[in-house]
Amino acid sequence: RTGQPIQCRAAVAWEANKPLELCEVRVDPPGPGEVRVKIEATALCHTDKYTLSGQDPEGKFPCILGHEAAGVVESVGEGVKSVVPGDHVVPCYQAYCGECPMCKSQKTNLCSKIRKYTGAGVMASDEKSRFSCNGKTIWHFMGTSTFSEYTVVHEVSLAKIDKNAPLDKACLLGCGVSTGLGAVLNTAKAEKGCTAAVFGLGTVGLACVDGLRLAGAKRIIGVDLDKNKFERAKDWGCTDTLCPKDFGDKPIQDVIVEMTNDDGVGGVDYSFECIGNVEVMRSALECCHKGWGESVVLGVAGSGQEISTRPFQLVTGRVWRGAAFGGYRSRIDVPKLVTRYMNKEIRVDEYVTDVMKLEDINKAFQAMTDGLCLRCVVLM
Ligand code: NAD
Ligand code: AHE
Ligand code: ZN
Ligand code: ZN
Repeated sequence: RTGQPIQCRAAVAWEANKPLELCEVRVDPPGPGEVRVKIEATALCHTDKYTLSGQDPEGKFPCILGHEAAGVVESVGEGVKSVVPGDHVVPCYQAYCGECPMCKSQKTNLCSKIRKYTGAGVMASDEKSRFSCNGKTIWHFMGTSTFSEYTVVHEVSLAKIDKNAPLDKACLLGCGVSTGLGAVLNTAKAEKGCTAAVFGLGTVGLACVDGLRLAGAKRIIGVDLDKNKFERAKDWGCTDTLCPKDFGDKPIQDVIVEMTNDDGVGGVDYSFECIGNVEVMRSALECCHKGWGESVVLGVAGSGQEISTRPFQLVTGRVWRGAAFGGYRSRIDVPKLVTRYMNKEIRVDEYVTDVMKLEDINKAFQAMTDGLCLRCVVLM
């Protein structure tokens, strides 16, 4: 490899369930097919918190978390053709190579080219990490590791975006906002006039609501345990809001089926689980219309947790689906989403409720679970 290592600041997760530590790390130059990126802004997603909590079977410590960011290419490794230094990029935890059997199938956005390496916290060319701290190896996370001033990612994980897009907003298209929009537009393929229920009104859920608004849904029922989320959900486009606590022991799926019973059968055309709670996943399936209702699981549940329902629910035509990164082919679709954002077709700015500096990243983790925080953007 040519190029020099860079010493820079990064927030290191040394162990599960411990605060991150701001450290001086060494970032090696990019290897073949790799790119070193100067991160300008990174948001926190609940999946970062989930992995830090120790519940992620792929969580490997010490590591540098972070996967919702935007930055500028600093240098490229051998053979890299799609980006040059100075390009503005969004690192994507879901790669797109266009050549592997998964990409070629055109049936999925899940690229298999480097997935086993990103899951193991290393780079594909030599199965090694590019990060270290005082000689100790620090593992990569989701192929992105954006809680660092510089990171190294695979070329196939980089979406090159419009240089006019503000990086402190475009970063959100690296995960949460794209995930919700895509679940509606790509996975459910919701159509004009449909009815829908969205469980969990955080960033992912609200992005589903925005997608449903774009699709022309006639009814969007937002469900959350926290009623403080309702005013904002209505602003995003929810026509109804429900708090399960208001219905005592009555299952929320029964409430939804009753309130959508205009045709004498009841149930929504589409539902989206945006929490990561396996009980709620069941409610989301069972509130779907008999014969055709489809439920999309977006939430990430902890290791060992499982979903269940009566098979009769599926026998009678309900469909259970799931989506990673909203079904978007990252490298191709993220630049298009950035354009849609610049054209004011989709909301992005509105999810940024907090802005902090890298040294305050532990406060950012706290903010994520407090009150009305949607996305906290950390500026390097
Ligand atoms: P968030 O915490 O901001 O939102 C979750 C919302 O659910 C909150 O408003 C909370 O009040 C509500 N809630 C919690 N328990 C509830 C319950 N039992 N019933 C009703 N409401 C409840 O999280 P987020 O950033 O929007 O992410 C949501 C989920 O999506 C997480 O599990 C995250 O890991 C996952 N995620 C998945 C993908 C993917 O590609 N599939 C991408 C991003 C995030
Ligand atoms: N590592 C976990 C799974 C975590 C997970 O499901 N990740 C989602 C993205 S969450 C983004 O905030 C995903 O896209 N998964 C598909 C993939 O290829 O990682 C585990 O259970 O092992
Ligand atoms: Zn995420
Ligand atoms: Zn591929």
